[in-house]
Amino acid sequence: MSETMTNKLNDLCKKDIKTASNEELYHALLKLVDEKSQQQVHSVTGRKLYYISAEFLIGKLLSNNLINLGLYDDVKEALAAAGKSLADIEEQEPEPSLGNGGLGRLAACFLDSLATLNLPGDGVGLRYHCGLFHQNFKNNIQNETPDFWLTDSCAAQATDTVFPVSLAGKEYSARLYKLPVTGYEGRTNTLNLFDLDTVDESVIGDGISFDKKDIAKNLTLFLYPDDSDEDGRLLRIYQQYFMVSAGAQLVLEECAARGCNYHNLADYAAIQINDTHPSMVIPELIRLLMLHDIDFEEAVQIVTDTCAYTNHTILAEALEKWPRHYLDTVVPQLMPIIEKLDALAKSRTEDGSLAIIDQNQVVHMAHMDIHFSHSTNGVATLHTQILKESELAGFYHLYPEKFNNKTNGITFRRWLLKCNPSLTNEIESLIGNGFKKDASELKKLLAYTNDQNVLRKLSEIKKQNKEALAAWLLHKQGIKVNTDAMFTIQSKRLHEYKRQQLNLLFLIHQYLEIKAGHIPSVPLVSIFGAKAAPAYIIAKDIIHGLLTLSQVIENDPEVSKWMQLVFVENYNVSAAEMMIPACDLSEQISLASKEASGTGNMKFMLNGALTLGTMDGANVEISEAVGNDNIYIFGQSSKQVIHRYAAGDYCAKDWYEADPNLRRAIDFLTSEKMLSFGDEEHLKRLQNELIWKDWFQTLPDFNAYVVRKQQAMADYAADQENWSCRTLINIAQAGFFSSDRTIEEYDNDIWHLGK
Ligand code: 26V
Repeated sequence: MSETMTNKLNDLCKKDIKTASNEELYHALLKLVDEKSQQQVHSVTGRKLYYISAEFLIGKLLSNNLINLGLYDDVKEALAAAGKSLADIEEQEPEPSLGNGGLGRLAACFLDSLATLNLPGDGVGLRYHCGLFHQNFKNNIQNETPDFWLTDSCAAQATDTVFPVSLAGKEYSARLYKLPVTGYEGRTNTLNLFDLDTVDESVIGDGISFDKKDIAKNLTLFLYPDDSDEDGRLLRIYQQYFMVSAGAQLVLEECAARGCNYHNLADYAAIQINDTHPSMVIPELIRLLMLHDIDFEEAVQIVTDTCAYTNHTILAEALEKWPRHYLDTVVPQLMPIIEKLDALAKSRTEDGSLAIIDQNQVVHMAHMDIHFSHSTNGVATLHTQILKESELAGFYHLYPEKFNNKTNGITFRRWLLKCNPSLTNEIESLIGNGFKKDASELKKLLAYTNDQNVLRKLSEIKKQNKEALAAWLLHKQGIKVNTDAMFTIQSKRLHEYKRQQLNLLFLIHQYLEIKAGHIPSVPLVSIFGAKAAPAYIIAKDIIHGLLTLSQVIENDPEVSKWMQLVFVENYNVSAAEMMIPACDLSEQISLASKEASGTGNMKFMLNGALTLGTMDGANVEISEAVGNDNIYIFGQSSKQVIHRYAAGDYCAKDWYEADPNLRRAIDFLTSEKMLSFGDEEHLKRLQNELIWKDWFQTLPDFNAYVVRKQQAMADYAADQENWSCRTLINIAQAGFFSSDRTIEEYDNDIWHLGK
């Protein structure tokens, strides 16, 4: 087999692969993937899904495509025989960071599952030139630089398809780029990305700054341009409308080509609106249908039947709403339609809080989605329940039949097969390979919970993965970590509700305990990966606090043999693939009720980490799946939190004063030691925030967090075999969290694809 592959690669390289450069090999492999994936393109019959999203955090594609197309082992073997390494070749691949966090990564996992399940479903989004910024640290502070990922070898191909889009009364042309999406032993679908030919990367100045007014040159430069000023906010609306207008035209064109007469659009297309960024697709489709002589009432019905909306957050700041005059400026053609929709919405209810345009002339995107689509879903059981009972209770009362839950999932191809081959092989040797397509088969692993050889093997694999991560950290950041330590990891967007600051307070506490002669039960390596939105000041202060503490520890040999704090620079999908398989304890410590689901929690569980978490998002479902003995839960419940917010009497200062350990940790932020490596303005601001505001109730959960984490450390130190057994139970119960299961639920309940 590998000999045929060698010949094939020689052909594609036009030379003996032994003498080819990694770059030549990379291009040869791209061609190989392209050829094979074209064979899996199937025509569409019946209803097809369009998943519209501002983010598709796809990560590197080459290895994943090779795995999905069944080429990976042969290619690896053929390359090895020629003295080449696939890992080195992968270094040639630019990383598409077209997303920020969970929402974008979820979209990427969904595309993988759709193609794997042989369902017709394409993505629609934007071809950002820089994606999310590149992060580097200087003087313990995050700096942002542009991340140019678009190279000649980029797999997204330009097409001749262009659609006209009118922005602030001017005509622009949206060009379609297509990126093939391969499924695991499945079909090839497409990620459709739109761009403007005139975008000009040379307008980027210092860091990631640019002239926000010059739309022709800047429209798709960055994902989430800074919106701390009005021009930035307008630019986001420009981007959003550009995406949905081009997307809506693509949907109509493709459906018409398959015989749709527009009246029956809902039989040909299902449109999933991923959060509120694409919400303008609703009025835009209505507008386009009316141009095809369909009257307003019928157009509203068609669009309602075609569209469905997913909510990913209850944080008010993330539920998009725009002052009406922004929309008047950018999309005047939509305003008459939005006004008519608002009138219709108001005619359905007396309740002013459900209006699309409120009394202050603010347009609420989520409200438009709920009134004028047929389905609204949350992304974990608890999240959906909170939407129904509190955040969207008025809407739930009006449209109970529209509300449903779809607990998130992750693709096991990337988050197990690709990132953890040793664990994959071990699982396969125990239960066969059925779990790759039917994740529920992982349950068969429960037969081995008493098998000492298996448990020992799992510990060995974990140790190897820690060593691989250590080597990577040494190479990338020159950091040496102790692989005999317990590894705890918190990697996710930097946000106060996710409470990286709680972890920081624990680490300060631990540091001070060691200084006081209280040696921990096991050495700890605490690893962070996180980017802070460039204009989010406190988030950047938290990064500064962590980086500064890391230096304090590093410079104290008495402490550094017991604890290390490592902040991975420029956290992205590739970094996650290195970190997750090496983790012992997964930190999922958001304030209960605030994390809609979390998906990192699922990736860590699948790779054999135990979770230290609050009863929030999908942690609740993880704890039900594995049982209380196999997870470390702590902290206030979502009910308590919601109650405390409602009472409005939370006072951080009282907690600070009442708990000496807590006070000692918070005081340490501005201690001489911290100030010898850190910056007073940042540290003082962080300290003040914790004492006087603490919007996400870090302080009330501090004590429980310390106790639970120390318990986990003691358990880990006391009995490796028992720990390993509990990781096995986590792996075995992870099947429910496959995105294949999630996509099947969307299809059965909402989309009915191919029918
Ligand atoms: C985030 C940001 C941060 C940078 C500035 C601009 C901006 C705009 C929007 C957002 C929204 C991010 C939404 C998101 O990622 N939500 C996550 O969605 C996951 C998938 O459902 C879910 O697991 C996470 O709980 C939720 O936080």
